[in-house]
Amino acid sequence: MLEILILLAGIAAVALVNWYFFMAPRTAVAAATSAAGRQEVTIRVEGGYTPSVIRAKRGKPLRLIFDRREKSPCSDEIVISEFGVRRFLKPFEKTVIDVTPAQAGAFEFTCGMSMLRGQIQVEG
Ligand SMILES: [Cu+2]
Repeated sequence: MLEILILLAGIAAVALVNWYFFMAPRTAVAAATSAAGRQEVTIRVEGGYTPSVIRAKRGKPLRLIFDRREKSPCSDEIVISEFGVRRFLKPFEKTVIDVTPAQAGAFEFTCGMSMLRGQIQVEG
């Protein structure tokens, strides 16, 4: 009986992890545009990226402010390959990364080990 309970608990844990990584609702947040025409969004870094999906417009400067609120080694680094970005994020500090999306598409950003994931959706 106990073995069955442990097995069920295991299955439930695996299902939860899968749900979290693949099916948890991801709300896209549009970067706000300043008077100067710069798009800007603050992303909280704590066990993941919030928001994890960012919408931006092509051809306009985009400022990503990573607000890291933890010191877990997992989120030490931010990688945005589309823009050639690999940066260290200091714990409990904000790190500003400026890019200009040159083309439309969906571009991932991840932690240094590709465990935490987010996406920049660039509209043409
Ligand atoms: Cu990681």
